Amino acid sequence: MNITFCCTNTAPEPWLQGLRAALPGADVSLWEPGAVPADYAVVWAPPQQFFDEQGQLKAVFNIGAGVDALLKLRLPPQALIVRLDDAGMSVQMAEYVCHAVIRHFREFDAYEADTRDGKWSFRKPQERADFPVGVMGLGVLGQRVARALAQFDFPVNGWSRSHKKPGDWVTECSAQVKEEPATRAGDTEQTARSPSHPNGVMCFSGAEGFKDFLAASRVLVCLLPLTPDTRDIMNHDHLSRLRSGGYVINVARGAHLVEEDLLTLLDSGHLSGATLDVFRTEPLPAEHSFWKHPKITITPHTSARTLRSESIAQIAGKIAALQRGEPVAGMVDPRRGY
Ligand code: NDP
Ligand code: OXD
Repeated sequence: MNITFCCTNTAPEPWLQGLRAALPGADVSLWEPGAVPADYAVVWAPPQQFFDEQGQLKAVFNIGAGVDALLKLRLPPQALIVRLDDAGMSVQMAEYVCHAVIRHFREFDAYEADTRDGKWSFRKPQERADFPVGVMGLGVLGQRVARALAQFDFPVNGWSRSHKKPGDWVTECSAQVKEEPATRAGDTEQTARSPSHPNGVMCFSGAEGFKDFLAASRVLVCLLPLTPDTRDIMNHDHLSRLRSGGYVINVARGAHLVEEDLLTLLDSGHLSGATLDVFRTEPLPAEHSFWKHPKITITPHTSARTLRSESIAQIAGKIAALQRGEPVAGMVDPRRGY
């Protein structure tokens, strides 16, 4: 079995060594133009030439969760596309989002400014009930984030394409999460406008549930894949529907957010701030107004990093499963875009 490696964002040698150790029977090599045809590919943002030459691939493993860049290329039609399925990313994402929500809710930026000025000052505690958090995207990462926020007793809303009921969750709730009464709307009738509450999260779905989801949320977290349906989803109309004093956390892709609309709503005061990890252009250009904006916190696409050993173990396990003819999790549907 031949495995070819073509990742433009990382040093190849540790990956090649790791894959060889995990799959001792395989011939693992770094792709170069004219390389021998392989059975499996491990990729991140390869050039089109890679797929033009490797037309026989059985499966392509993306070393990230998002496949928006990969799906822009012409891939061999028979090749399965497999994204990273957590592999240590969901806990990082939960840390990042909980940190951003709590920092905003507890006004730690204002405390930090006061202490820098030598001021011992108190602020009136805010009501948690006034900070409902809406998580857009209830997949591998969004579910973990929503559950983590619920553990801190924030009211949590979730929004996804398909409707979520308790049995649909990747991991069921832990004992500490409050059980919802069975009589609340949506527990018996599963419609997009009648939210259900698996794991203490109020779940909305589809276009019909979107406006109710936004109106019920004050902090908005984006964990959607980037597809034609979700591009520019955080625009003036949708962000205006958040409760007053809304706060935006984008950890998915830069093109989900219309940057000028965010700035307009920050200026008007409808939104109180934003934490942004992803941008339309990365690295964020030096002259971009986000850098110095007092209400925007920036991180350099680092909310959930690809962890090499977890990812290699997952990919090796899936290659072995495919070789045995077994199905694997994390398959991408190119028509759906994720
Ligand atoms: P998943 O594919 O597991 O989940 C995607 C979720 O989005 C699903 O709940 C899906 O709904 C929902 N969704 C998709 N399209 C729509 C739509 N049109 N309307 C409503 N809901 C929709 O992805 P992950 O959770 O693993 O990752 C999410 C994204 O996070 C990635 O695509 C990537 O872009 C980004 N990411 C960012 C990282 C960073 O460091 N900043 C790191 C890793 C990922 P349904 O459940 O019905 O299918
Ligand atoms: C990913 C990412 O999609 O790092 O995994 O953004």
